[in-house]
Amino acid sequence: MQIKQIDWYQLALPLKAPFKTSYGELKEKAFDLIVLTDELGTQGYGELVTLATPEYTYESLASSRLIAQQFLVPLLKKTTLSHPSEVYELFSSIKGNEMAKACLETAVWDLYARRTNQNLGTLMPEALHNEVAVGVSIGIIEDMTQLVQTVANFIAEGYTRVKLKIKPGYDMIPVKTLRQHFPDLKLMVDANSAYSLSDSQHLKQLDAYQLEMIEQPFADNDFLDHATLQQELATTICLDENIKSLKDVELSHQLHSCRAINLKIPRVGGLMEAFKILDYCRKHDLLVWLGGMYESGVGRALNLQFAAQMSLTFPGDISASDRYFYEDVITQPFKISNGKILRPTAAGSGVQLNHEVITRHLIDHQCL
Ligand code: OSB
Ligand code: MG
Repeated sequence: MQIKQIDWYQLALPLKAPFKTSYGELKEKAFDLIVLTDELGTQGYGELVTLATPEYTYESLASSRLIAQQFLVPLLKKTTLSHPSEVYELFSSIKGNEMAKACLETAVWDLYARRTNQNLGTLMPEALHNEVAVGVSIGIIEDMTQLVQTVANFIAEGYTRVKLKIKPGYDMIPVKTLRQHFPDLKLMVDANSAYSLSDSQHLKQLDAYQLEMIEQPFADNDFLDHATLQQELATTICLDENIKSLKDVELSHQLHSCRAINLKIPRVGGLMEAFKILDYCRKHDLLVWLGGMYESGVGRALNLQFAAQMSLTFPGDISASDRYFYEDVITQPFKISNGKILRPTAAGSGVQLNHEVITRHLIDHQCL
């Protein structure tokens, strides 16, 4: 398999509603779509999901694009691949920059699946569900009436698990309010690193609300303070930003920094490393579930294929396309029904590009 052409589309889709977190407010999702063409003319799709600003992890959309185009694309173009499992190793001379690597690595997986006329999910290590139970991530909504109404609407749409973003000054009151209104809801919170060890006694109050977990309370490079907090809390701590490789998962497990892992394929450099993490978590009884990056349909299809694997029992951050966007870049946007999204079973990730929508939101197109 040889990559002959790379079409690089820069896009931005407006969000239906602004999404507020502890680190900022998002009004549109800027991202890149990568279309690989091989020597047979088969195409494979990848999505560069990195946020515009380096506030979630150190990568930014522009830095990921630069690393990918300047260093990874040349490596990919000069190599003849026999299997997509070789790409992670091919990129290993380039340090870090996991999201840059993942957009190309996952595109090669998609391409390989399409050229061999197989569904991408069936190339994954585990048996698959055809319907995937999904959860929804909700930004900071200061007005409590509006917050309760928003959650009620998502529950009515079928979402079976709700994750609320929190930050200092916006934590106990919204959590208590939601728990009072929805006593049986699978509820969890995500702090995106907004707290520090001195907040431990404050965070311990969250134990009163039967939360599924508390995601990433402390800094993205901290394993020790998380371990101290996990020892003090009854609630499960889940790490997100910390986890960029299997090594990080091993470290978190051995130090008891958490009891759950939010796994994002782009944040760990692609599918190969994600498979290894899944295997490790299964063997060590570490709860693992699939996170999201406000993906367009291309990244969402990949996430859905991965999350369909049997050991991912906890609903991931994989909502329907219309949770964030008015229109999607694929011909059949994802819909939720009874809390589940149908896994596409066609070749590759199972989706086709909608070029009309892509053209409408196109910022730039390069042919590499
Ligand atoms: O912290 O999980 C996070 C989105 C972008 C970056 C980080 C995070 C998120 C989300 C949204 O929580 C998940 C989604 O619906 O895609
Ligand atoms: Mg998170």
